[in-house]
Amino acid sequence: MDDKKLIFSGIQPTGTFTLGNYIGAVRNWGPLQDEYNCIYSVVNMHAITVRQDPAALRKNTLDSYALLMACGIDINKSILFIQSHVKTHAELNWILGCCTQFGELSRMTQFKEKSQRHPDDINAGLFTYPVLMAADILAYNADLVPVGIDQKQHLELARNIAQRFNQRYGDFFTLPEPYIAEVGAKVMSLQDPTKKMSKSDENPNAVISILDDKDTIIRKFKRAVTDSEAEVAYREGKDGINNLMTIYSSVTGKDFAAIESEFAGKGYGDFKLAVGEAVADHLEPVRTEFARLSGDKAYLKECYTAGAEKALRYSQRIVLKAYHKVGFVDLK
Ligand code: ATP
Ligand code: LTN
Repeated sequence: MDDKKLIFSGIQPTGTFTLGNYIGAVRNWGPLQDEYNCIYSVVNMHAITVRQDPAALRKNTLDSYALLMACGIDINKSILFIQSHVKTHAELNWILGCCTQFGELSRMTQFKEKSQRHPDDINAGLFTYPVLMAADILAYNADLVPVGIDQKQHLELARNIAQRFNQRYGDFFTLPEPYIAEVGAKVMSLQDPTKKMSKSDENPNAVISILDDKDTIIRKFKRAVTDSEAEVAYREGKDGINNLMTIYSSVTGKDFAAIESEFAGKGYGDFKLAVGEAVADHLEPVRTEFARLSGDKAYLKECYTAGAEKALRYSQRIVLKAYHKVGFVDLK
C-alpha cells in the first residue's frame, strides 16, 4: 500500500447522466486518479429505492458503467464496479443501520423530497438509503468523497455514523470528507433555474443528457429560461444567466470576468448559442467513446468482473474486522 489518500464515489443508474451529474461529480473523478487511489461504483442497490423496471435497470447499469469509462475512469488506475456484485456493502449496511437513529434519517432532505414525489411508495429502503451510502464509503475507509453539493447532508450523516461506531467499539472507521467542486457543484434546471437539474425532471428541455446530440443540446440552450435584461454578467438574482455562465466556465475553463468581457455588448442569443456549442463540443468525445464501449459487451463484462473482485478483496478485510469489533463470532 502507498500513502495516497483514498477516494470513493458512486452514481445511481437511474437513467443517462445529466450535465449536472457530469459537471458536479463525474467529470472530476477522472483527474483525481493520478493523485489518489480511487474506487468508483454504479450504485444499483440505491436505484431500487424508487420503482424501476428490471430490464431497464439492467441496461442502465451497464450503460452507466460504460459511461463512467467514457468519462475518463481508467480501470487500470481505479477500481470500477457494480455495487450489487460486492456483498460487503449489504453486510456493513446492517451494522451501520444499528448505529443510526430514526430521527437522523427523518431529517434527510432527499428522503423528504423523494417521499413527496412518490407518496405511494415510501419504502424502508428509501428511508435507510443514507445508511447504505455510509456503508459504501466506510467499507473502504475512504478519506474523500467527490459529490455535488446536494449530497453534503448524506456525507455528514456518514461521518456521524462512523463516529458513533468508533465511540461504541473503539477507533476504527476513517471519517470521510466531502470533496465538492468550487464551480458547478449545483447545476440548475434550464427551465427553472431555481431548481437543480435532475435526471427525474419531467420536462426534457430542462435537462441536458450527456448523450444528447449537438443539435438537441443547442436547441435546449436556446430555449433556456433567463431574465428580461440583456447583459451577460454574474449577479445575484440572475439565476438563469448565472447557471449558463457556470456551465460555460466549467466546460471552457474561462473565469466569469473573461466570460463577461467576451460577451460585452452581445445579447443573450449569442451567449446561449456559444454555451450550447461549447457543451456539445466538450461532450462529443464522451459520446463517441460510449458508443464504442457499449458495443463491446464482452470487454465490459471483463472489466466489471475484475472490478468486483478487487472491490470485494479490499472491503472484505475491513468489514470482517468490523464484524469482529461488534462481537460477531469469527468463522475462521
Ligand atoms: P435523481 O434525480 O434520479 O435523484 P441525480 O441526478 O441527483 O438523481 P445521482 O446519481 O443521485 O443523480 O447523483 C450522482 C452525482 O451527481 C452526485 O454526486 C450528485 O451530487 C451529483 N449531481 C446530481 N445532480 C447535480 C446537479 N444538478 N449539479 C451538480 N451535481 C449534481
Ligand atoms: N447518494 C448518492 C449516490 C451514492 C454515493 C455513494 C455517492 C451512493 N453511494 C457513496 C458517494 C459515495 C447520490 O444520490 N448521488
